[in-house]
Amino acid sequence: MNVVSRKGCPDDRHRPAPAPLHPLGPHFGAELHGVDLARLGDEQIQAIREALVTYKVLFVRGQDGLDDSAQIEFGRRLGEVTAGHPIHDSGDVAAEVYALDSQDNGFSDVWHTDVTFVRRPPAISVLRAVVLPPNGGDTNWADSQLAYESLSPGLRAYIDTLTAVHDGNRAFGYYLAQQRQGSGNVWEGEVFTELVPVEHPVVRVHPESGRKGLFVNPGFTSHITGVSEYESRGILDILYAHLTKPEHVVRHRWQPGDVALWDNRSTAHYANRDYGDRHRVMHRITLRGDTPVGPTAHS
Ligand SMILES: O=C(O)CCC(=O)C(=O)O
Ligand SMILES: [Fe+2]
Repeated sequence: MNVVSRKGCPDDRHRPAPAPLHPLGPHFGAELHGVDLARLGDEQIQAIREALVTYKVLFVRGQDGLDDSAQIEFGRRLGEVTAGHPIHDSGDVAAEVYALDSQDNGFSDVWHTDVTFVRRPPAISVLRAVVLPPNGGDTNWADSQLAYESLSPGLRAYIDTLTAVHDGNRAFGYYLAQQRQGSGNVWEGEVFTELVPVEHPVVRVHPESGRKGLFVNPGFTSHITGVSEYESRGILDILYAHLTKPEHVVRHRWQPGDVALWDNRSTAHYANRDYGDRHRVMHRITLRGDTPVGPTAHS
């Protein structure tokens, strides 16, 4: 894929096309080189959308010039920017930004996919490093499609039929009750004053690629429906252990100016909490997604 547009200079024609997309492995994750996210042409925006579906997580270094408003503006070019979070108070940052500040208990050291506890979880997240510890605080992403495809056929056929409950109270119930005292944000036109659990298929069919992926995560999935609690625990444990196998995971060591973008329809992620009391601040925006559809859905 060619993200950087080529100049139409005739002397240029024997040179290989610029290849700013550098895959990190055979399947999953790529670095995008030579782009300024604040100055992208329409073709480059389209190429980034496509790359997100193919590579699922993209890393762009050297974006030191990007501030909150440029991050939001970039998000608007890619899709429809949501509120920063359904219930988290945006504090002194823009309402579209979800700030994770280690000095304000902003940690993500549980595998999760963003905001799966609502009916229409965000399709894409764009995360920018604002303050980094001298080392540590790496983030890991798991490829939920590769994980699904590498399960045995019998297990795949079984989990294709399952649905699971996602409950935001697991991570944010306390915050909603104590900090927000029941006053949430407007998310997709709905005021989130409480976190009502939702059901999603355990296997999600990607709306653009048609590929199937695991769509359960330890952060928000409470249980599988229609089976005993014991069975639910066992099934989820197998799926989580499989999802987070090293060959399904890429790990990013952050540098100042880094931005990561990922497809929440095909990944889960986890931020290492290994930097003690050193300061780490990340700013995230999310793009609106659709209602997850499973393999057995009838139109
Ligand atoms: O802090 C990180 O690296 C990841 C935080 C996170 O889970 C998110 O931005 O969705
Ligand atoms: Fe997250």
